Amino acid sequence: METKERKERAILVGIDFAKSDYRIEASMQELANLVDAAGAEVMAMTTQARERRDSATYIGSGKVAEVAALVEAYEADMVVFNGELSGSQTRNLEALIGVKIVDRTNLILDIFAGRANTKEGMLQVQLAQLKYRLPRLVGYSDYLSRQGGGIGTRGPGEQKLETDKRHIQRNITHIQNELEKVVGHRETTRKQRLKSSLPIIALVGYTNAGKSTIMNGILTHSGETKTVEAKDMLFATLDTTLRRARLNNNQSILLTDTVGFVSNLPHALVAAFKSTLEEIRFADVILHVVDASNPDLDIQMDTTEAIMRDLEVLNKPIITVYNKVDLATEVDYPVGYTMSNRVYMSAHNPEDIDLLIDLIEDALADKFKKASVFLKFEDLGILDYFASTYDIGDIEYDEKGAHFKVVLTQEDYERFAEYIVK
Ligand SMILES: Nc1nc2c(ncn2[C@@H]2O[C@H](COP(=O)(O)OP(=O)(O)OP(=O)(O)O)[C@@H](O)[C@H]2O)c(=O)[nH]1
Ligand SMILES: [Mg+2]
Repeated sequence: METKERKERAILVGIDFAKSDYRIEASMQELANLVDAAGAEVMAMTTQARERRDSATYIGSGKVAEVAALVEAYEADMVVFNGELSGSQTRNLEALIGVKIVDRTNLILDIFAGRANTKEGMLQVQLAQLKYRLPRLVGYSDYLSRQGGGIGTRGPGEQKLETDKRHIQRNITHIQNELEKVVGHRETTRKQRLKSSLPIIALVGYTNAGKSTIMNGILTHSGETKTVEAKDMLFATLDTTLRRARLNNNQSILLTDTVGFVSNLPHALVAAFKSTLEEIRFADVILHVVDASNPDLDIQMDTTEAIMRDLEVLNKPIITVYNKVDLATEVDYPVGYTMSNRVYMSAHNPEDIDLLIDLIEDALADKFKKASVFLKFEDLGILDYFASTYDIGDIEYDEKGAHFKVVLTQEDYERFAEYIVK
């Protein structure tokens, strides 16, 4: 057996900006959870109140010395900053502190790189990493070019940098081409799925809110034994998964679980994952899952809503799922309480899952209608359409034709009105 390796040790540093909407404690705790998710150990955290970042070293010089002392005291391997650093800030800090410098974006990209397990996911993360690295490639030449050109400005440093940049740019182009192929393939399967006309329910929300646990609750409720991974860990889910489930009225649906959000999700990453997140655009109903026990619930909801606004999906029916009420300390609403667009529940409670399923049914009721269909023998050609588009129940034949029950879209309900018995 492998011996257990010593975890990398990290010191966490943050700036408490005067005009921040996020409590610094919460933001640092989230950073600690991210470090944990990346597999390193948090040794100490320190923050500094500042108006703005220092252009050379992000934090002030006194704080840099303090961090260097912490690194020594804890024998730390790296310092993690709760923000984005420029290339030169990273280089300066590295020189002053003497260990690896990681910023919040590097950290998130690193977690994603370690978790991605589909080809598309891996390509997306690589693309985001390269795009983040490109403008931060500063070398010796940076120093030289500041001298105003002249002798030495075309020295080996610069050439190396240029080659590195070109190399990265080529890699970016290559990955983009690869991604286009994968996405093209997904577009086709998505079209096939849309043709099947089953309603799509998307689970969306902040990381660790309980999306996958709810997905599993619904799957189990409809008799499925195969579940998805749900873990007490940031970014447990990275790939969009799509599974079929049944509602209480026997209607089939497609459930899609998506990657969780976090505040200050790196831009390159949001852009890279846009095609995956676009699955949400095809949803008929969105379940916005929030962790009701989190004191920063409002900020987490705002973060998710901002991304949903970006994806232009806020006009869809959204059910806000206040999950983890069993852990909430200030419950000012009855547990299990539902309104048409919200529910307070615990994903671990099957009765609550049942309530949620009822809400989904109601939300779909406007869009999908239950119908008993009767087709005369001469109209049986239409049966093919129903059978390939919907999940139809048992077909009963009598001397006149075929009877069956189906849940169909409002449009088809009108289109086939003459065949609908009730
Ligand atoms: N006490 C309690 N724990 C819950 C509840 N729902 C989920 N959890 C736990 O919260 C943790 C995170 O749940 P997940 O379902 O993995 O969360 P997620 O939203 O899919 O998270 P990501 O995939 O990381 O974005 C797990 O340990 C769950 O068991 C709940 O209602 N009550
Ligand atoms: Mg998940």
